[in-house]
Amino acid sequence: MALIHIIEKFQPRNDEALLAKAEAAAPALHHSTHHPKTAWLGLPGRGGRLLPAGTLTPLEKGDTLVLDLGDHYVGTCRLTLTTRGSHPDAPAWLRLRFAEILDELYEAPEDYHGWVSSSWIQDERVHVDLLPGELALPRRYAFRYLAVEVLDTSPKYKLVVDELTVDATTSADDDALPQVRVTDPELDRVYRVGLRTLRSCMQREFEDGPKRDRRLWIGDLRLQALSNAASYRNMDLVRRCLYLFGGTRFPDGRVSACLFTQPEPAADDTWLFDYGLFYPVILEEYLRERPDPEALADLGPIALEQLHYALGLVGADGVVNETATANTFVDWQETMDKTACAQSILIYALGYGEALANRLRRALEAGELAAQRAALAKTARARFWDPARERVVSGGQENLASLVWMILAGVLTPQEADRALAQADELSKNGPMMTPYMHHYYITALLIAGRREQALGHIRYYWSSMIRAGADTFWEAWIPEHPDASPYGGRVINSYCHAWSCTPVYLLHTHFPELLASI
Ligand code: RAM
Repeated sequence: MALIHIIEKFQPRNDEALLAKAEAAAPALHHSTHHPKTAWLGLPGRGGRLLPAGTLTPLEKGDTLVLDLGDHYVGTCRLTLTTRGSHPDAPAWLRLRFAEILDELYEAPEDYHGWVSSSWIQDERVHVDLLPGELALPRRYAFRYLAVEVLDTSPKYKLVVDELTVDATTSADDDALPQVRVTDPELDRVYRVGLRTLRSCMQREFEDGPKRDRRLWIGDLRLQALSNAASYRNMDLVRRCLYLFGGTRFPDGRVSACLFTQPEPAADDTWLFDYGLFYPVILEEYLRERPDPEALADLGPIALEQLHYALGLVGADGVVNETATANTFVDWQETMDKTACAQSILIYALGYGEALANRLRRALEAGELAAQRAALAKTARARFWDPARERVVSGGQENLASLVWMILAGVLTPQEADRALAQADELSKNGPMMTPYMHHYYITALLIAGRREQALGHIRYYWSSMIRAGADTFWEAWIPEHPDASPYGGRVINSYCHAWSCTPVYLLHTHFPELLASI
């Protein structure tokens, strides 16, 4: 399912006053300097040899040096290069591959032919004419490993990488973190990797992934904002992102599914039904964390507009139409019928819309939204719930995502949810969830159904399996039983530090406080 939306002559509608407020809330970036902790000649795990600390190995044509920073960082880098042998009589020609996990280095980027641009792969070929010298790279990278492959030098000299210096950035302030640990060591590791994921994605905006797409997506923002509220509490960053979405929109007032901030803020010509509906959700959740009358006045009406637009896509039968379902994301799982999900997410968002309308003192509108919500829930129950079998059926299909969203929308009672979730494993066989984003919502459905042990067990099972597979930060897509899965047609393009996977931070902190102890 390629997600490529192109609108000819698309001109976002910008509101300079809102964008100025977004800019005023922009965070300062914290900088830190890092150097490799270990170095390998050849690929680790593929015949490479760990070099004793402090060794400077002269490299010749065909050699690969792998530098390991020991953790995931986002930043720019500089290589200090010297030579051994005669005066260099030819440039050094290098291939530099930056990788978030080791597995990326085992893939051949040239074999990737998927639908997301290969230009995201962190793979450079550079000439260095002046040696000894410094090679400062213009791009920002997200990585732990750098593989320096010598494509050529000359028979007269060898190249030495004296140093790699990384200038890493984040807008997350480690001093703001609650001083807690999770008493279960395995879950504590999950919690810390979750924090690291969020931290690396916190730049001038909440990026979805610092390797790819490096931009603000609404679905990701929702989960980052929840985890941020439970950890770094950079509420200005949430405010900034909400103002950005409000400040650059579709000409008809819809918020885009994602936006660019460089060189100027600009809505992307992509709209998603479910992502648009998360705008009021994020705003309401932000206001629950921090009273902000100005943001309510500026953005509340925009948030309600999203709901009215979505309500316009409900057919005469009381079910969301084809435009809504065709533009609903939910998960990268390919074969899923999304009608019940789209309807449920609308119901879910209407609850937040009512709260916003009440905050805005629009009692009449709040009442209308409540009535619409009740009507849509009634139709959803009639259309998608099979009471005899206690199953959710969407488009003739039983899938776990539909059950999850029907539960989150409150269409099923917690008791019905509990009984229906007994079938979760079986439903997964119809198509496993592909993203930590969907797994997050699955866990919140388990919590609503009172299945706390199962919810905790699933956090442990799913997120720990990424750590066992080599994660320092959590990934965009992961099916433990199918480690090579990619929504894009090749694992090398996947993002291995992806915002929407950081939610164990929120889940453990908010739903399992009894597992936290002060440090
Ligand atoms: C991808 C990104 C992003 C997600 C969208 C739907 O391009 O990974 O995180 O929100 O898809």
